[in-house]
Amino acid sequence: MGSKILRTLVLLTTGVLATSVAIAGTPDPNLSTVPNVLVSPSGIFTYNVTVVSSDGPVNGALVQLSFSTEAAGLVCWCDGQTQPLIESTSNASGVASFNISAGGCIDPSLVSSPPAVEVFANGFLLKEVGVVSVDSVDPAGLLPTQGWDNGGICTAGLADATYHTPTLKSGAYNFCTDLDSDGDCDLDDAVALTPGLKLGWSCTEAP
Ligand SMILES: [Ca+2]
Ligand SMILES: [Ca+2]
Repeated sequence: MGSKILRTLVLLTTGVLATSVAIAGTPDPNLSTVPNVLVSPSGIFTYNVTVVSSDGPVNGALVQLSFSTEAAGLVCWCDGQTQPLIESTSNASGVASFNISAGGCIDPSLVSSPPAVEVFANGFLLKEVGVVSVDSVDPAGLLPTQGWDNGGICTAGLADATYHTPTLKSGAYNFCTDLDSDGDCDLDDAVALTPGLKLGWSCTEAP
């Protein structure tokens, strides 16, 4: 009887150890930072996902941006840009960086079949997010979710400037203008938007 209890205890302890080993290094959605996916027709914007576990930043994590069929169909992908699954590996600080060449703003609450984009780290779902870009609308001012037609060119043009300016002026919140995903539309977003709008970043859309 005594040895049976001992054996049970040993098994239990082993189980607990195995569990804590599995948890160590596991990406924690609550500790990780996952902004909305930031894209630009020039591919200049850098989008960062920071993967953190209970032990701290996770080095070498495979970070995957998985666009739904609907979201991938709405984005204006530049010719040559890999999609709908985009991958990067985190560095020693837990940061996985992406330079995605594309246009289009996708508010995940406006797609027909959410989620729009799922972000995974080592296979663990970190967050469901949307997409923001300096190129948010088509020349007629329509968003992707409003049935935009960019005419085969992803571009940060006059219509985009017209679209973003009122929000930046008033400071009212607009999902598509909040490029840094911090919940407001302020000078930081204006600074991020200005070069692309000024230089008219553009690319040819993938066939
Ligand atoms: Ca545009
Ligand atoms: Ca902001």
